[in-house]
Amino acid sequence: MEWMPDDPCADTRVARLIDANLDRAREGLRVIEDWCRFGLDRQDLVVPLKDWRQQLGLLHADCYRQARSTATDTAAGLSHPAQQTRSNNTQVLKANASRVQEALRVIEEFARNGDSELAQTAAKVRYALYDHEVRILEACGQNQRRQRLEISRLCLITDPGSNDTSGAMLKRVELALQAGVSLVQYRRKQGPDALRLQEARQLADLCQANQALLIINDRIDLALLVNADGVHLGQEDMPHPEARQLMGPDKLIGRSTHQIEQLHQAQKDGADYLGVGPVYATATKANRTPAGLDWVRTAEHSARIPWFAIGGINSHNIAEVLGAGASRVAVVSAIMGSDDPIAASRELLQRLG
Ligand code: TZP
Ligand code: MG
Repeated sequence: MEWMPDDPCADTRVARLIDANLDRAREGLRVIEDWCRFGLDRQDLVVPLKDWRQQLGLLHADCYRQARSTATDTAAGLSHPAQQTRSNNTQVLKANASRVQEALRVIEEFARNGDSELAQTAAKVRYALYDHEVRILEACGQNQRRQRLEISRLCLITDPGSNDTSGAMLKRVELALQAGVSLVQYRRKQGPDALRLQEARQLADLCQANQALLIINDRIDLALLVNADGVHLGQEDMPHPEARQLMGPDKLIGRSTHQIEQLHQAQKDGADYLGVGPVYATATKANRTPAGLDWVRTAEHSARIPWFAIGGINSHNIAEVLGAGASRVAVVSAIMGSDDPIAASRELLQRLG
């Protein structure tokens, strides 16, 4: 067996290896740190990363740096095909977390005899990063959903017409998704839960295949069962803190609002988006007096989170809803009641531009 010196600097090969892996670990940490800072805007996730980077920097002794010689490193600059196929930021983060963990493990093994402080720090950071990575990936999941919500201008609510079959409902949704709808809310007030569960599952598959978000109206249990992206709640549904507790931090929670106090309350609670309506009288919600365009103007003035004008909106009146300040709308009948859901969806999407 080869002799390993007590002082890692006495063996240039070990010193070079430690030097390279300290660089690797700190570079990887910096990549992750910058995404937490600029991509996720999560200072709480940045702080430990910066601290670990600095701890490792302080232990990067001169003798390690002096042993550096990329000129004679035969593997320098080699890239792996996987580096070219990281198509999203989450993959970049995962790859860099693995890179840091591997580099720290190498440091741990080779510094153990001669630089125990470095070996212990490497081990501590490696373990802490495993937990931290989980938190970061959770934040990426939340962020992705919220970003996708942010860019969705049209929400299709699936409320079935009184004699629509599941098949007809799903077909209409599929056509709307093909036309570019990226947010669907499953709403069925009548019928057995077995049917709701079946329809919600089918919609979840359909939305996933078309990269659309799926929100379930009223039912947190159903939303969790089908792993939907969120739940939409009315004023008389589950209060926000309990809904959040059940849904977890990752999922979206929307709240219907009909007056300004409700809007303020929903924002204070931490809702992810609001429904603002009904703007016009609508058969889908026949029991509710329309709140009109004034309510849209008020929402425009006070809303700080994404909000969807809703209630009787169609291609004929959408211009005045947008004129009153809305930039997102939710519809049932304009698409579900149309003979041509593709054309209806396209027209609304185009107006929402
Ligand atoms: N909430 C307020 S109005 C409404 C809901 C669910 C119904 C919207 O349906 P439509 O057919 O687009 O008027
Ligand atoms: Mg409800």
